Amino acid sequence: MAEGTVRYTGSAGGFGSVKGMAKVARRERPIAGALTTLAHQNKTEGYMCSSCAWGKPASPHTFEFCENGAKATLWDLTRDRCTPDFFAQHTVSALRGWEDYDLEMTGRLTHPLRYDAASDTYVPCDWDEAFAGIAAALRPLPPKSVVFYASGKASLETSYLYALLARRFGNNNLPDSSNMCHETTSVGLKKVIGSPVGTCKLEDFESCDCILYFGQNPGTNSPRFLHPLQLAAQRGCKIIVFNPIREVGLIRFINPQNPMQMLTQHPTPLAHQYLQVRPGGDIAAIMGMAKRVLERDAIAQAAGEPRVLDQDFLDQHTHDWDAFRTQAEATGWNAIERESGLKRGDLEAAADVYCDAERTIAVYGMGITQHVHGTKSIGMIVNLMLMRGNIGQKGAGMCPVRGHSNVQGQRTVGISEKPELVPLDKIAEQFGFEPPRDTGHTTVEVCEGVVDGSVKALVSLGGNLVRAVPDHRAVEEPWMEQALTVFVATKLNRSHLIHGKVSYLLPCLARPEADVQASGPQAVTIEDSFSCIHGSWGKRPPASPHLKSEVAIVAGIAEALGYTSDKLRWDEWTADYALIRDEIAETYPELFHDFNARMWQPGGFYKGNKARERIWLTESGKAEFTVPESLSALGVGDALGRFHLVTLRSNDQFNTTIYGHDDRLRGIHGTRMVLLISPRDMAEHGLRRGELVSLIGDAGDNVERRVEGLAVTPFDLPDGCVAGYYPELNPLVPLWYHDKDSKTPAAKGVPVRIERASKGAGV
Ligand SMILES: Nc1nc2c(c(=O)[nH]1)N[C@H]1C(S)=C(S)[C@@H](COP(=O)(O)OP(=O)(O)OC[C@H]3O[C@@H](n4cnc5c(=O)[nH]c(N)nc54)[C@H](O)[C@@H]3O)O[C@H]1N2
Ligand SMILES: Nc1nc2c(c(=O)[nH]1)N[C@H]1C(S)=C(S)[C@@H](COP(=O)(O)OP(=O)(O)OC[C@H]3O[C@@H](n4cnc5c(=O)[nH]c(N)nc54)[C@H](O)[C@@H]3O)O[C@H]1N2
Ligand SMILES: [Mo]
Repeated sequence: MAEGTVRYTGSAGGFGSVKGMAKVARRERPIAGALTTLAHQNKTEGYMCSSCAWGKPASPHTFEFCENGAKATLWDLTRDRCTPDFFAQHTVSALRGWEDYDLEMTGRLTHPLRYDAASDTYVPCDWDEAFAGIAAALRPLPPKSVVFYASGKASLETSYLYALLARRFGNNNLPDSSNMCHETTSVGLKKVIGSPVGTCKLEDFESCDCILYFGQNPGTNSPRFLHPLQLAAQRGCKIIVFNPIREVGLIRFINPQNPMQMLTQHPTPLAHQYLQVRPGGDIAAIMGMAKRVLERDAIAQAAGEPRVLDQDFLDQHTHDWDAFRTQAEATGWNAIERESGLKRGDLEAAADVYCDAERTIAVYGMGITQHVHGTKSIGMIVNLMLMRGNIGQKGAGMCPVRGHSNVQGQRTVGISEKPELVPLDKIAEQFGFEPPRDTGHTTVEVCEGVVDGSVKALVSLGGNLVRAVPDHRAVEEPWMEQALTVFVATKLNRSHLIHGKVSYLLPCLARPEADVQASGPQAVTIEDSFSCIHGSWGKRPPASPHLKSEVAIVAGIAEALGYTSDKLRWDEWTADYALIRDEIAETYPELFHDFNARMWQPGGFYKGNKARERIWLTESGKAEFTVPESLSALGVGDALGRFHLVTLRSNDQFNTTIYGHDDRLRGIHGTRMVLLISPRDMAEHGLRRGELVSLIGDAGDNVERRVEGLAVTPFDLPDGCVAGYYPELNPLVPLWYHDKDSKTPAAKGVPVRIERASKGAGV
């Protein structure tokens, strides 16, 4: 641990998390009964937390929620309201000067609103007027110029209808937040094992004896994961972490639901080995481990002991093993140590744990997916796992940790810009219209289209797209040239202020709220990270009587466009969501048969996964070894004065929603405008603690990118890299800087330089 660095000395969980919840409960001023709502979170017949996508066990704890899930729920159930009066008092231009935090703290949106250019304000309108206005603005536009974005929260029912609406309108422009997140998985994992999603089940964590843990931060982003990790560590499973930052959530945990542990305050150590890999250094680190596995196999063979490689599996189930083996043998340790920033001995020790484990799970998150060679990194993790047959057996497999609570499910039911992933023939037959067959836009292509003027309208089902994307400065101005923007949202955010010529802001019910339609109260469904599908009932009174459900809003737009027929029954679907589930079951019978009956199964019903059964839906029909062309996942290499910037989430935010200005688990308080940097780099560049500096882009494309006013903060990081918060630092990420295969923005290895305010010069 580097001396003099800012850090948190407590454990993940413990009293800190209880205090964190209490703080947000005070700040959000939740409505009466909101706290009892938490007791139903993630329980069968309860409602599914709208924070992360972590699995919901069949036998939940008394309180199956975490600090950050509680924050998300209380954020929905606040007493504060953002009403037409508020909008009458503030022009949109004035609101653009507000902080993101202050925008969302105005509370829940209460009325449908239309942008009025004359007064530069959002003014109230009724729903029919909004739907008619949207339809009138959409109708003259070429179908391919309109985008239907979705953030990964909306239910399976809403998502299925939304995809239908876009295709009926005439495009596959259906990007979602996944395009900035795990699209690398959808493309990369699909290519090598034929499955776009993880192969593990939640119960695999009960029998694995090694977990390789790459670039995911459970303490903040999926705190309920800490429980299975704690149990695994307690029964001797060895967790090996690869992360440039020593995240407390992977080091020690006090279970707030365990009274003994809370009383004694003795944390459970989690990581057996913590390897502070350089950003983008995972390919090299894994290559080092692969070399050691080969060496161990040779030693075992020479000694007449059981093989370390699973040769039967390699022969029967894999393709291109020899090519990978040759490359691993040919790669030198000097290059591996340089690119990974790790020592040969440490990588060999990690590989020895892996070799001695019978069942290994590989977990990963944004530290892997958000790189220029992110799909290659995923391929490398799979290479290592295949060497010992760790995919397709109990207690082992791939575990990408998804972000938004239904982001995986949205892809399952048709929100995808890739038409080959959607059963379009079936949709044509089921609904009597010809869906378009050409590929739609990813989020990066949406931005490019906005910049070049070919994208003319954006319908946004949740999210905060213009804030979540890279290169704010290039994108924001042309964004306002669009003919139409439509935002379906629960709270006000910056995207609503970066609006088109015509703009509507449509307030919707949040997941914990009762959704009553013509046939009575409605439930919805979501899919978690483990491909389990759960029903969810909202029970709380809606924030305003003027809110509509997301299903009703999508249906309202479709009806106003005149898309009703005997097969497109928007009205009936809105009246009874069970009918939408019947349609989903008809489109995807293998996954969703008996949907309405199975949705209440404790623990959710499992959608199945062919790779788990060792059926490989890949080009070769086998699991594919891949040979990375470079040992670094970065798109831009080292240079004098250049740093690789990692953009992070704090413990007090959900993506672009900022709950507060502390990041308790990293010891940072009161500000998000920090530049985390190693004391060695500080000394080398003569930087003082607390000094304000600017970051400037260093991607070599002659475009000026800059963020000012960052406080230098000594932090335990590998040399040559710096870190800070998303979305404040997004102006530094070039739009073209994304994963080669999936176009996921490479937000974890952004080339930057530091500029000192006083001298105006680079360091
Ligand atoms: N409370 C809360 N929960 C959330 C969210 C939230 O914002 N707040 N967001 C949700 C969403 S949409 C998502 S996608 C997930 C995101 O959850 P995560 O996948 O955990 O995403 P991040 O916090 O962006 O960063 C992940 C980790 O990657 C590490 N890292 C950075 N670069 C590298 C690298 O090159 N190699 C390795 N090995 N590690 C690296 C970082 O230090 C960090 O610990 O969480 C979801 N859950
Ligand atoms: N630099 C950098 N950029 C990143 C990332 C990063 O790590 N670094 N991470 C990327 C990732 S992983 C993701 S997923 C994206 C996130 O991108 P998005 O999903 O587009 O953004 P969010 O911040 O999750 O959206 C928040 C808004 O959603 C609305 N909302 C909340 N709940 C509901 C609801 O129930 N219904 C509706 N209709 N609206 C709701 C609220 O108005 C809120 O303001 O950002 C990406 N951008
Ligand atoms: Mo995400």
